[in-house]
Amino acid sequence: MAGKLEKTERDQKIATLKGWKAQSGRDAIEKSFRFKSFNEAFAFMTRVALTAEKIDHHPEWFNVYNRVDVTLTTHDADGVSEKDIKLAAFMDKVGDP
Ligand code: H2B
Repeated sequence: MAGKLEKTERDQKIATLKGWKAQSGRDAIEKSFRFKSFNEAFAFMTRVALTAEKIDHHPEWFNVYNRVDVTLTTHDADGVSEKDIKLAAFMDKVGDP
């Protein structure tokens, strides 16, 4: 199981991502993705879902039309782990123009 990152390490790793920040009031990271259309947003979610299932690590997310608000945390570790950083980097790769 991926262990929870301590704050300094977590913040260093967040800085290597694009536009992610620590969520207030919870040990989690968040980012809001915008797309040109619902179709593009849903295509992004589909790609992420397939990877999430493969790596057995699942996002919390909320979609309205072209927007996908994502929260990543590792429930088993009660905080942000390396798995969240890896999934966030994958989301940056497939979700940013
Ligand atoms: N996703 C996330 N985000 N955190 C977890 O701790 C987690 C998960 N645990 N997906 C996995 C599934 C676990 O429940 C299964 C049994 O491996």
